[in-house]
This record gives sequence, C-alpha cells and structure tokens, in this order.
Amino acid sequence: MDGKAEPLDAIIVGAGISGLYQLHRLREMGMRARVIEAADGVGGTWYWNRYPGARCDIPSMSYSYSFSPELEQDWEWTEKYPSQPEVLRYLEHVADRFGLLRDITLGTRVTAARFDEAAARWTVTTDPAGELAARFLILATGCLSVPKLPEIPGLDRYRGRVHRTARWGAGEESFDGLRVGVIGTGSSGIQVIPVIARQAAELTVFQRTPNFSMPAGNRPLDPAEVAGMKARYRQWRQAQRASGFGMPSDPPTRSALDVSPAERDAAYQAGWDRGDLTSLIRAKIRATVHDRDLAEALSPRTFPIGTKRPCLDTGYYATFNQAHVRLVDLRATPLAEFTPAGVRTSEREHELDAIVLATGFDALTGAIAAIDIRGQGGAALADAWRDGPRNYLGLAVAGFPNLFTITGPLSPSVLSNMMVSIEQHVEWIADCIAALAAAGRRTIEATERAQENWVRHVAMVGAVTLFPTADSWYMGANVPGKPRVFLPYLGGVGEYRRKCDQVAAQGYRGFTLA
Ligand code: N01
Repeated sequence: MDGKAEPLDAIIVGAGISGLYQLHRLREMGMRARVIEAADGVGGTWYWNRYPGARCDIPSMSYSYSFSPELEQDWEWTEKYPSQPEVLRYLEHVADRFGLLRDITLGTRVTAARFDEAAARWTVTTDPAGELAARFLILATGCLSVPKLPEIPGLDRYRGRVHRTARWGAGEESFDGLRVGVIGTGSSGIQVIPVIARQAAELTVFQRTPNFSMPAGNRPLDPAEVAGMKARYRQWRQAQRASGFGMPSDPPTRSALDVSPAERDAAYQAGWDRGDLTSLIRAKIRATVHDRDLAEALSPRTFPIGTKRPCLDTGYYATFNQAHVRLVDLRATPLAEFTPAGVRTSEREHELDAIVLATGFDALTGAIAAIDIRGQGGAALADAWRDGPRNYLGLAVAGFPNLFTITGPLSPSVLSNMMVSIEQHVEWIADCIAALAAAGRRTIEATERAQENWVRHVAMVGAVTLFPTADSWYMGANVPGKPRVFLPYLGGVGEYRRKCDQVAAQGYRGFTLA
C-alpha cells in the first residue's frame, strides 16, 4: 500500500460503526477517504466479540443508524435486543448497501502516524508494511477494542484451550463434556456463562467482583411495534439526540419516599419486569440462588450501583443453581497463576480443559495509545497523555492538527447509546472539514487553553458523582499503571451536542485555523 503518489483527504482508522459512517459521510461530500481496518471484516466490536450469548443491551431499533431513512425503513430487526450475529449482519449490509468496501483496506493495522507540518498532512504507517498520506486523520478505533488479559503469570504454560470473549474465533466452539473455567464477571462474562453452562460437563466461574445484573427480558419484536417505531422514527431520533444518554426516558416526577411502601414496591417490580430497574437486585439474587452463601458471594457490595456498568442477563443467577456450576470467590482465594493443567488460586489448583477470559478492555485510550502518534515538532501523543487523556470536546488534541477522535475519551461515548454519540461526532467532524475547505484553510487545531478548560470541566462534572469511588474501567482502574481519571463526559448527549454545535457556530471557538 503506498498512497504517497496521490494523498487522500482523510484516513479513517477502524471499520466499526464509526468508521463506516465517517467514510460514507466524507464520500458524500466528494472527498477521497480510506478506512484501514485490522480485522478481516467490518463491524469493529461486533466483528470481534462473537462469544456465545453476545448481545447488545440497547434495543435494536434504537441501536441503529439514523442517517438514512430508507435504511431505517428497509432493515428488519427481529429481537428487542439484537444478538451479535444480527448486529454484524446489519453492519455488513450497511457496508454493502453504500458501496463502502471499495475504500476499506482490511487485515491491515495502523501502527504509527506523524504530522508533516510543511505539507500539513498526516503520514500513516501500517502493518503489513505500507504508508499512506492524507490531510486528516480520523481515529474510529472504538472505546472497547483492546482486550486486557488477567495479570497473572503462566498463560503460555497452560495446555488446554484458551478463549477470549473479545477475540472469539469465527467458528463455533463447542464446550460439550469439557471442564471449563470462565475468568471475569462483567457484561461479557455474565452473557457467556449461562450459554457455556448448557454445554460444559463442569463450569467454574472465577469471580473477583460481583456485578449488578438485571434480567434483559429479551423477546422477538412484535410486527405492530416495529411498524409503530418506523412510523415515528424521525421524532424518536430527535428525542434520542436531545436526551441524556441517547435513550429518551421520562424523568421521575415524584420521590420514592412520597408514596406508600406498597406503591413503591409495585413501581419497583414494574421496573424489574421491564428489565430497567437498578434496585432490588440483591433481594432478587437471594430469591433466585438457592444456596444462601452462594447468593451472598454473588451480591455486589463494594461499589454504588451504576458506578460500574450494570449488566443485563438471560438466566445468569439461576445458572448457579445447577450442580455442575461452581463459583470461586477470588476475593477470598485470589488467582495465583496458570498451570499446565488449569489455574491455581491461593487455595488449590483447578484442572480445566478450556479457559474463557472475559477480563475486559484497556478502555477508551487503549486503541489510541497502541498507535505511535506524533504531532507538531514530533511530540508523542503518549507523552501528552501520560497523566490521562487531554483533548478539547473529546474530539481534538492541542499540538495534533487535523486529528479527530470519534467517541474519544472525555466525550459522552460509553455513557450513552453509542450509535447516537457516533453519529453526532461523525457529522460534526464532516461539517468541520467542509467548513475548513470553504474557508480555504488547511489545518485546524485545538488551543491549549480550550483543551485545559475542557479537561477541567469533564473532571468537575465527574467529580460531583459517585463514579470516581468505583474501581471501574470508566476510571481506568482495571488496568495496572493506567492513570486514575474519569474517562467519559457525563454532561449528557443533548447538552454535549449543544456545546459542540455552539463551538462550530462561533467559527470553531477554541480552535486555531490556519
Ligand atoms: O469487561 P469488564 P467486559 N483476575 O471490565 C475481571 C461492554 N459490553 O468485557 O471487576 C480476575 O466489565 C473483572 O473483575 P473486577 C460494556 O460496556 C457490553 O465484561 O476488575 N478477574 C471483571 O469481573 C461493558 O461494561 C455488552 O474485579 C479479573 C471482568 O474481569 C464493557 O463492554 C456486552 C482480572 C471484566 O469485566 C466491558 O465488559 C459485553 C484478573 N486479573 C460488553 N482482570 C452488552 O451490550 C479482570 N478481571 C450487553
């Protein structure tokens, strides 16, 4: 690959939900863009996370692109919460429908990028070896795309099968008759455990921190509700964009303490039945799990609800009533090492035929940090972000002209319906590039001052909540040595959009155009 001869307008890194739409949008503007994608197919997170049971926990009809009313009307979602295969099929359909594949290079990883000040453009290095140049570099690298391994030694010595939920192979893997261990009880672990339990001879779940999980209540979509949504899609999309988290909901109008206990319980139960209530969970665990000690071990106690991502599950707690399913509480008996035959905790060795690692991600900054990015004067982004990410609006970094991040750190990203946040960023970036061209400018760069103010604002909004009290990936706390910083912006997607639009309307306030 050698794009030196004819520089592109934009290089987009990643062919997930963001990269696909950014490519489409720029092409519609008549720009020459190319997507570089490490995987052998499109889909990003939905390409990699093919573990059994993988499913989105945002309703399908809201977790879909809004930019094409025809696409919205044509595509038929089958379930309330779409399975991984269904989301991937949808994204492959989008790539096909809009002819995107001809401008996507698959199986190629961007390893480095440097800004050439004289030419005002980015040169990108790839693996397999290649170079490509473009005026703009857009990182559509995903928030949860760099998997994290457990920090215990000896994985290379283990002789059984190793699976990672975040890098699941394309072929079906059967666990029939095997002794399987799952490490990790976040959203991925909680989804995969009930499915593996149906196949395995023995399943051992290694849990370090119990999580809050609620029944998803997934079901086939009713044709009448699909037709209803399709009829009011425009208004719904508008409401999504103006909402707090990209999913419109009615704010509460009464305090729980203003009503009788019976009325309160009925309201809680209705919420539980809808699958969107965040209380009652410990009581429900006790009612579901027959063994009292096991129920207690599964009950979260160490962080306030909501400060780590709450999970939606299908039969998770009931899985532990099966005789062949065991829980190992790693708080009581920590993992020490992998052995050739399995894993050893402080108590004993567990022999396992297969180990499933559901141990999470180096979230929000991991995929950006994996690229050696050099801005003005050869400065490394890794150095600029040594104490945590610093940017303006979660979109642009001082000292790194013409570089944009889609749903980067310090934007609402993971605290929202990603589809809504992605579309907003893609459209803002496209409009910004168009405005530059219209003004006859070659570069745009965030000012240090605007960046400083934004970093401070994001931290201040996060600090008035309970989020910083949890050892979560929102805080970077799951990766040893990662600075403890609240990574997403909690101002709400509607308010955030208003701020971004204002910046644009005021001639890109806080940016230097040259
Ligand atoms: O990762 P996680 P995930 N030894 O970081 C444990 C999205 N998602 O892949 O909590 C032992 O949440 C770790 O323990 P602890 C969603 O946003 C969405 O499950 O750090 N255990 C934890 O239990 C989600 O939040 C969907 O103490 C170790 C688990 O591994 C995000 O992705 C589905 C360990 C990691 O949980 C990430 O979810 C799936 C060690 N050394 C994912 N290291 C849906 O849409 C880590 N752990 C439904």
